[in-house]
Order: sequence, then C-alpha cells, then structure tokens
Amino acid sequence: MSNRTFTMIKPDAMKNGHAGAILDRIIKEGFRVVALKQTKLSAEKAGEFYAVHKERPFYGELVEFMSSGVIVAAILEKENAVAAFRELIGATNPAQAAEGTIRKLYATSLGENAVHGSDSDANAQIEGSFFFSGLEQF
Ligand code: FUP
Repeated sequence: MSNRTFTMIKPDAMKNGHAGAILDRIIKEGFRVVALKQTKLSAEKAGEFYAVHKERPFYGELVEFMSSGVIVAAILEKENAVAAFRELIGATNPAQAAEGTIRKLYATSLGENAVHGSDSDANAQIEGSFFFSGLEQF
C-alpha cells in the first residue's frame, strides 16, 4: 500500500470559491500535502486523463468541463489514503453523498462534482505522475 492518493479540485469548485475550504478540510482530516499546483487542462490533456471513460456517454461533457477552467491538483499522503480520501469526498453523485462529505458540501452536480479522488493505489501513482515530476513531490 502506497498511502498516497491524487486529487483535483475541479473547475466548478474553483469558480465557486471553495478551493480554500476544501484544502483546509483535507489538511484537517490528516492528509499531508506531498505536491500541489494550480493549473489548467487542455481538452487534449483532460481527454488523456479520463481516457478510461472514452466510450462512456458522458465523456465529451466531462472533457469539456474539466478543461473549462483552472483546477488545483495535489498528491496527498495518509494511512490507507485512497480509501480514506474517497470516504472524505463521498459518492460520485453529490445527491447520494453522505452528509458532511466534500461533494455533499461543495459539488454542483454529478458531472460537476467538485473534486476527484483516485480509485486505487495504481491509479493514484499514474495520476500523480501525470501532473507532477519527482522533483515536485516532497
Ligand atoms: P469518481 O471515481 O467518483 O470520480 O467517478 P468516476 O470515475 O466513475 O467518474 C469520473 C467523472 O465522470 C465523475 F467525477 C463525473 C463524471 N461522470 C458523469 O458525468 N456521469 C456519470 O454518470 C458518471 C461520472
């Protein structure tokens, strides 16, 4: 187990001014920030990041949304980070997310759901490397 996960604060949460509150919550929940940056995905890069969903009906909208504004990307560390972080962010659809979770508090809709969280240790590694070189991870 790597004890690391990868997250993005998505364009809806950035535009709605929730980045500070979300980062504060993440740190208060005991995650250590290994790497952090504000950036913006091109449509091509967003498509590459979400290539696993290429055949899904929502892929086009997802790529358009994820390249529509700035995001914050981060690698986070905590014991059992992938599962712990997915519990903190709540279900993909904010309407089904548990009370107090980040998506319940800050997400706009299923498609614009405030934050990303890796779904496995292997994907956490791949996704973290997509945004950060080794020199940017501490
Ligand atoms: P999650 O792991 O919770 O981020 O969810 P998925 O990997 O299943 O989906 C990735 C993103 O695709 C979601 F964050 C939002 C979007 N999505 C939709 O727009 N519609 C869907 O039915 C499912 C996912």
